[in-house]
Amino acid sequence: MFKKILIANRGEIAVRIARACRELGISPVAVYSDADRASLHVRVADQAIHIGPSPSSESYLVIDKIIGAAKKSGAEAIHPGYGFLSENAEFAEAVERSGLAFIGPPASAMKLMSSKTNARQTARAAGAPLVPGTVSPLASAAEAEQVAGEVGYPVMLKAASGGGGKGMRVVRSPNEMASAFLLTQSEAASSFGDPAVYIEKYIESPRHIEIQLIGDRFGNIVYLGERECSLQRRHQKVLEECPSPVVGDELRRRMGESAVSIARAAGYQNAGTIEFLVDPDRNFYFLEMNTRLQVEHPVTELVTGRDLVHEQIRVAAGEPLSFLQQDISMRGAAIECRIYAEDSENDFLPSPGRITRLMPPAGPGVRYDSGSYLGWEVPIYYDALVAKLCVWAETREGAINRLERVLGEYAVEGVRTTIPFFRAVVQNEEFRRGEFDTGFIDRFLKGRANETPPDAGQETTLEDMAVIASALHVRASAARVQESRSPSATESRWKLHGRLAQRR
Ligand code: MV4
Repeated sequence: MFKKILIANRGEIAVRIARACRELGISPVAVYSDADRASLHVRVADQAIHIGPSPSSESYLVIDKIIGAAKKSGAEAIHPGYGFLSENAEFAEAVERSGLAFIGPPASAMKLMSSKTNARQTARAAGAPLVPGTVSPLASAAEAEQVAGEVGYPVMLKAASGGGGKGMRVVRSPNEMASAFLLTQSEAASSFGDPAVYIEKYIESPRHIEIQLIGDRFGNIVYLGERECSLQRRHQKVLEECPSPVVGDELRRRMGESAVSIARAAGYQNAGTIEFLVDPDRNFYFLEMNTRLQVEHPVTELVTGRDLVHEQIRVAAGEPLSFLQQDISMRGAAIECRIYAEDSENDFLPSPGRITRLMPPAGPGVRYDSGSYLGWEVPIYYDALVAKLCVWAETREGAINRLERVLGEYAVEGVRTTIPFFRAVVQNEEFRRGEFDTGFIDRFLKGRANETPPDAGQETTLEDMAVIASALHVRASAARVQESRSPSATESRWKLHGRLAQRR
């Protein structure tokens, strides 16, 4: 087993990984940028190494700095967390080349799954159900029209090197196809450096349900149930649950076995997730694979009683998984809320600043994963996830009631958060009945917007506006560095501009 692990990340996930290290008797090493000098992940580590200026393009994303820090600290392995370099195959290769262990999948499996068309070929070869469409890039708009004619409109054009909701477009009729094809192709080229585009039948009102799995070096691959991830805003998950309200034992087994055969076909090891779309008739279709530990992994841990980060570390060290498929059972229901330093009462504008009062969630059935503390300043430079609030109870209804109780006690001042948004979600009858799809949050927010005018909560001062503007600016430049273009960040800047003009 490793004696020392370098955690190539920050915030709540770095803290969570450090906790797993501690429990296994391993010494955690942190890295930090200028903005993170006083961050919690630095305080909980045994050692912390400064890796440069605040922008992640000059710190958390610089492969040589991360590997240099690991070497300097004497760590034997690197855990990448999620985001940053976690799905960068070049990084995984560089880590292994430098003689360190990468706590994640082999670079080859990562590379394979980063191409959505290769991922579809792999899933098809494994016998998993796919959304009808092509498994190779389209040669022309004419070919797109031909395939669309076969599978039936509406269809979706997707960037082969995209994923996670970027570079996709719905096409509802043949006369839209030529221009949609050219647009998607040129967006794919500028966003991902690859113009390749493929086509899928558009699944209406789907749920997004994913299967967690983990594999070791000995060919054991085990699935740990599903997560219901349909509640998303702008392709960002906001609330996840385990189990899904629509998945029973039989569907879980079929989805789980499909997921394992895809992972096997990809030569997969370590933790990974297979995303499926599930249509209103409960047909499921492979969508893509995430080759990392995911933000929402705690709900799986709460329901299966297994620690995914412990297992990730074990298998990366060459040990077998500590369980077999038949050892896995699920008990009760868990829900996670992603608490962002964003003003959910004001179009989710960023709200960086100092936390001046904090009453963290606690009590029976609560798990609170956070990178923040009282007196800490939420930096403008990174994702604004300040905490994950998870609850567990014997039933889904019990978990929702518990969540309602905890959201009532939880108090944060100094920054605005998404807590009020979740207080409203848990009151919603459709949510309580488990009747929703990926369009739920948009409809829910539209309904709320008609009830409450923006800024109904608190006054936005000129100083607030300056802070918001700088946070949006950093976010937009980070997006430009990382992926050349982020439609959502650009859109938010225009919205802010419009709102400021309105006030004037
Ligand atoms: C789809 C789809 C409907 N049909 N593909 C969005 C994220 C990316 N991973 C795939 N996405 C979708 N792909 C077909 N063929 C609908 C979505 C989609 C979606 C998926 C999961 C969660 C939220 C979503 C919101 C809008 C669209």
